[in-house]
Amino acid sequence: MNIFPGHMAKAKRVLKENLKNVDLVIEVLDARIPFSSHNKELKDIIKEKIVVLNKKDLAEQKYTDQWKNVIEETLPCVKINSVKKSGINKLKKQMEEKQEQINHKRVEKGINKRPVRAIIIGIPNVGKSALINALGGKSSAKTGNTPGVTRGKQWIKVSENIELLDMPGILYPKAEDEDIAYKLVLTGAIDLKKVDTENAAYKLLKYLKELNRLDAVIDYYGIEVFENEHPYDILPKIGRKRGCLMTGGKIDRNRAATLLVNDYRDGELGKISLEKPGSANYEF
Ligand SMILES: Nc1nc2c(ncn2[C@@H]2O[C@H](COP(=O)(O)OP(=O)(O)OP(=O)(O)O)[C@@H](O)[C@H]2O)c(=O)[nH]1
Ligand SMILES: [Mg+2]
Repeated sequence: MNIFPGHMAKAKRVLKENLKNVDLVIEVLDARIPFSSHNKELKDIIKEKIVVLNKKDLAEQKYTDQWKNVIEETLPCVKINSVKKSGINKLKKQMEEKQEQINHKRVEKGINKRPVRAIIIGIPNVGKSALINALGGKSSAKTGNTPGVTRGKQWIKVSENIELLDMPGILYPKAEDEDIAYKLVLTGAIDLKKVDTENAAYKLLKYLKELNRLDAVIDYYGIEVFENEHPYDILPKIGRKRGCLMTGGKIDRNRAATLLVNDYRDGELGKISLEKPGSANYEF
């Protein structure tokens, strides 16, 4: 799926340029899809990294904890809700620890200590600006619920020891795998308009079924779903309940699909992760 034509190469070039000036990378992942929101391409150009599992309030805690354990086998990892600023102090502590390690190496090399320069990276809409605001207090990084809001570049002082770069470059995920692409659509990194809305809704229902979380849909919309009922047959039930009708009384599947996807995105269906760690050897 070619979702970001042209953007990807430029974003990577800008990021590579910015990385030359920083000591520490904070990669923000969506706690609902830690695997699919991670960018595997940059591993070789990133030196020091801390992983943030953001939007923890929208994810299932047990899975977020499992992902955190997996990630912590190789990297520091912090669970965060950037809007409520929860987990921020833990992240600051991790950054200070990194700062000490980095400065220790500098001193060994006979170079003066200095504040650590950090950069926040992540896919569109994952909460990079919200996190910068949470870290920087009354800073001016803009947030918004549409992908690609951040334009200008600025440095923000987090503490005496940490400076943070807000960068315009975003990590455009390679969404060549269909499931990754749909998960990015469902969690808001990719615009719903880029894909077939109904297919996105069917995918969501399929994932929920696989994760044994169809209960959330059943409860929220007050519908009945039979054992092994196909997503194609579940969607009209939501449409009927919510009055998504076309002239003549036929169910408007497209409207029902949009409703369902947006309700999931907004957390209306509850805390639902779309990925739990399996037996694979994950690299973050
Ligand atoms: N529930 C919840 N929402 C969050 C969290 N962090 C960010 N958001 C919301 O997610 C949306 C995107 O946040 P931004 O901070 O603008 O994301 P961004 O990564 O800077 O997006 P771009 O600059 O467009 O790439 C906004 O509506 C935020 O309020 C979080 O931890 N929990
Ligand atoms: Mg932003």
